[in-house]
Amino acid sequence: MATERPSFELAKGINGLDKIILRESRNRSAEVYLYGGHVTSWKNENGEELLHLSSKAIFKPPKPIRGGIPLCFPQFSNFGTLESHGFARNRIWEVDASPPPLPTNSSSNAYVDLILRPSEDDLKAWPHNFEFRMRVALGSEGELTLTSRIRNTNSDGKPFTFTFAYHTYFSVSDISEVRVEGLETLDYLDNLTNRERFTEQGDAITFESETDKIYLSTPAKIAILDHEKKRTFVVRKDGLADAVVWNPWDKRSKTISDLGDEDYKHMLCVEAAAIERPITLKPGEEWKGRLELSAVPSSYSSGQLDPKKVLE
Ligand code: TA6
Repeated sequence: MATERPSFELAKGINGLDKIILRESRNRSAEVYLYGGHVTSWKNENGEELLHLSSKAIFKPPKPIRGGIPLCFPQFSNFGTLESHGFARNRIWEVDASPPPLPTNSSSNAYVDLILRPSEDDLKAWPHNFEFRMRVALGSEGELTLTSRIRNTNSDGKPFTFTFAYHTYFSVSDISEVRVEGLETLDYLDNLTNRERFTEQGDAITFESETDKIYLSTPAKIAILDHEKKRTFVVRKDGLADAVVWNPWDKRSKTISDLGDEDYKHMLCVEAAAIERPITLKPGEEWKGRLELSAVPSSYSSGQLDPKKVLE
């Protein structure tokens, strides 16, 4: 259990925006912008960046930051009437000085608690009072954990319903050399064909064209194997049934003004999400959604990556 006070630095980031820096022993670090409560950097002990930040990312409100880990709340994509992916990713969050206790099983004290409450304008677009607390923690093994707690603080007795995603952009050496394991044989909604429902084949997912799929009822653990880097990202999630897998590929990339034309080669979004079954909270109720990311050397056996070892 982390018993010490959190340890973080407050600094100025791009365009003077406030950011939090978390540091762990052995050179590991993470950065979170208060703009969007947005994790923009996660580095390992060699100082290598593990998240993809767009080469054309614009750090200027109200444009959300392209890359890192945007938060999609209270709406994923256009599943509703709000702006795409909701408003949490382009609001200014605050450091939460006295969050309710949140037990952790890490000995690290490199963490920060943030909070977002709706503004008057937000309440006009989405008439619900809430407290969205998020702890970003860098663990003693270099793992990055984001724990979101969303509470209905309506005083009018009304419940509210939302969808959610951690829209994580992983940095990969070459998208054509990457495979995702843990989603085989699952049903998904394909965003490229009007969210038609399909069933994934039995093989690991590989990439050779635009991909935009919402996998449903996914396991708590998903692996992203980067063959060239001999590195595997392990995504562990809790409270988040779905997983979105997105790569815009070449043509679509050119239509996204804040994404470099070549960026798609070095990024893959695997997003722990709650979409198919939206979350409903009555006043006083709280929902928790946890994401833990780790980067480990890929297991190798006779030249082949061994999926069993990776998912063990
Ligand atoms: O999560 C995948 C997705 O919803 C895609 O459909 C794609 O448009 C992407 O997110 C990026 O959305 P954004 O609003 O950040 O441009």
